[in-house]
Amino acid sequence: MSNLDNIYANPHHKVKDFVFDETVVDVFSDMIQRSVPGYQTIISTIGHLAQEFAQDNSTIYDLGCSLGAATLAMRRSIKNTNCKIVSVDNSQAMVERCLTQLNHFKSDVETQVICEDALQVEIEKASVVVLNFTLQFIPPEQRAELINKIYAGLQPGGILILSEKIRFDANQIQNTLDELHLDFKRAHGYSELEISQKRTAIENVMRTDTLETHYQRFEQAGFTNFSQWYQCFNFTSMMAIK
Ligand code: GEK
Repeated sequence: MSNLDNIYANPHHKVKDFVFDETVVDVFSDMIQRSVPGYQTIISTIGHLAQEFAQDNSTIYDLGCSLGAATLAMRRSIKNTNCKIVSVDNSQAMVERCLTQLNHFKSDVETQVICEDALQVEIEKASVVVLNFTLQFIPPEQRAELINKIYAGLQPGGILILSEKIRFDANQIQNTLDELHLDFKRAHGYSELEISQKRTAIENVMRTDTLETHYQRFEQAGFTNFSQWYQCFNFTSMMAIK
C-alpha cells in the first residue's frame, strides 16, 4: 500500500536536496508512478526480459532496487535452476521497506536485499543486471566505472537493462519533451508548487546524461549489442546484451 505523495504540496521555507529517507519511502510508490511515464510498463517488461535472459546457475542484480518493484517482477517470471536475485540500495529506509514488501509475496527464488552502494557491490556470474532509474543518482564521474564493472560481471548472453531520464542537446527538443513531462505530472495531480519545489530538490542530486553519452559508455565498457526498447518523452529504457 502506498500513501499519496504530498511532500512538496506546502511551501518549504528552504527546499533541501532530495534524499531517499523514510518520508520518501512512505510515498515512493505513488511518487514514481505519477512522475515516470510508463513506469508500470517498464517494470513488467523487466519481468519479461528477465524471463528471456536469466540463466541457470547465475545471479540477477537489481541495483537501486527501492521498494523492489523490478525484483518482484523478475522473481515472478524466472523459471531457472539455481538462479538468485541480489537487490541493492544504499538507503537503509528503502532496504527495510523493500524487505517487508518482498515478504508479502511467496517465492522459491532466493533473494538477498542488501544496503550498499551499487559501486561497492561485486557483480559475478550475472545473467541480468537492472539499473532502473538508478544511474542518474550516481555521480557522473563514477558512472563509467559501474557500467564497466557490470560488463565484466555479466556472463556471455547476459543483459543490462538501464532506464534513465535523459536530456537532449537540441534546446527545442529538450524544452518540448520537458514540457510534455510536466504536463504528465500535472495530469497526475501535481500542482505547480509541487513541481517547482521537487525540481529544486532534485536538481543537484539527479544529473541526466544524453542518450549518446549512455551509448558511449556501453561501447567503452565492451558492449556491441545495445538499443533503446522504450521511450516516452524524456524517459527511456535501454538494453545492452553481452
Ligand atoms: C524501481 N529501481 O522502482 N547505490 C545504490 N542505490 C542507490 C545509489 C547508489 N549509489 N544511489 C541512489 N540509489 C527502482 C527505482 S529510484 C528512482 C529507483 C527514482 C537508490 C536510491 O536510494 C533509490 O532507492 C533508487 O536508487 C532510485 O524500479 O526515485 O527516480
